[in-house]
Amino acid sequence: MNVGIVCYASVGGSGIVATELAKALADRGHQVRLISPEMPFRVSTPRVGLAFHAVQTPGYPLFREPQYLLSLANKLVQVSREYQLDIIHAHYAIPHAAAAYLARQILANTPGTKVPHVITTLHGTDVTLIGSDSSYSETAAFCIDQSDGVTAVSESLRDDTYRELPVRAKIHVIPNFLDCDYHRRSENPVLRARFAGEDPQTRLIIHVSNFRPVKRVTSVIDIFDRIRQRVPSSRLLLVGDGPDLDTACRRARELGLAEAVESLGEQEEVVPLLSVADLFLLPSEQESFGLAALEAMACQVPVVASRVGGLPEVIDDGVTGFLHPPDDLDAMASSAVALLTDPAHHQAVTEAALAAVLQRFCANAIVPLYVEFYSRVLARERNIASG
Ligand code: GMT
Repeated sequence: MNVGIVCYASVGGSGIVATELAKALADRGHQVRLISPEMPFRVSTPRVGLAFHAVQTPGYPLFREPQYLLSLANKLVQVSREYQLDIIHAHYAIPHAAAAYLARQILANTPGTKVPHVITTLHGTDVTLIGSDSSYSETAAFCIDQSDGVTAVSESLRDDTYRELPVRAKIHVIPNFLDCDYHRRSENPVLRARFAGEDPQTRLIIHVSNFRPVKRVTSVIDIFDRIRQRVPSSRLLLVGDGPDLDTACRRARELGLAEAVESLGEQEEVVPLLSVADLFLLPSEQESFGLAALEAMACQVPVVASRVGGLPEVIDDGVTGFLHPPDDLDAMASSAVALLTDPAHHQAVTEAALAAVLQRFCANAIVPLYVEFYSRVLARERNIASG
């Protein structure tokens, strides 16, 4: 199949999943074209079957904002015409589903041109935060509905979409996934010592996110404070950047934890860091899936997280990790302390977590679901609005 995959290039789960899908499809013999403002950060090496097309969005003094929706739609038309795309797969509805819809309408209006089918994958905040905002809800719902196929990364997100937007399209759930080779690296005492020092009693806790309010990073600090009261030598590594990083660091200083908390900013490679960590905290307010939790589980780092959104579909509470109400910081700290102070318990949870990732969330299990979905959509009539 000829597939155009549209995604955001910046650090973030939707861009990572789109990029991993593009790589996995190319490895399985499909011709894939990634379309984004910049090369997504996890496309490292050239790959047979995978090409990248940059969307340029020229400014003009009259425009207050860059006209990304129009330039993306324009690029989709050009790439589709040139490479005879069968499918445009838009990851993150806003504004990608709208650009794909517009491109398809333009191509349908050009006699003799192949018209691609449009698939939209909903990732979370494109529905729960932005899409459902009344400034975007009408266009978001329309463009999702006008797609020839719609997927969501969890059952929870599918249900949220029907609840929050007037969407009538059938939404198929295809969970996020990781490369089957995504795993904990072998012992790296130098890196471990860099963050945890030489004391074998030290426990290294990690949080990786985009530090947006929805991640509740001050709760990460508050949970860490509670953990430190019972595991005094523990340390916290903050990985990523975003609007709430400063607030989190300030909170750490207020609690006298500045020495025990280290912020590394954005990191292209998180596996080496996860591979020296003992526990992952994710007390998010909302999480449609929680790809960061899945990455930690694959690296045998147990996750203590909020029982929200799609996280219960990823973490089997008490078996592959621990879930608590987002405000119950005491319970999160207790689960964390139990894991950090009982090596047998820690090992049982990490082994169960790794087994779950390999069985349910690795590319070999999920990519065929996308391929099958593409085939089913291609076999159907295209959803071209009349008028
Ligand atoms: O967290 C965000 O706001 C960004 C967004 C993204 O593009 O990375 O994350 C969402 O999509 C991820 C990939 O499907 C999911 O793993 C995240 O849970 C989801 N974030 C939220 O629902 C808050």
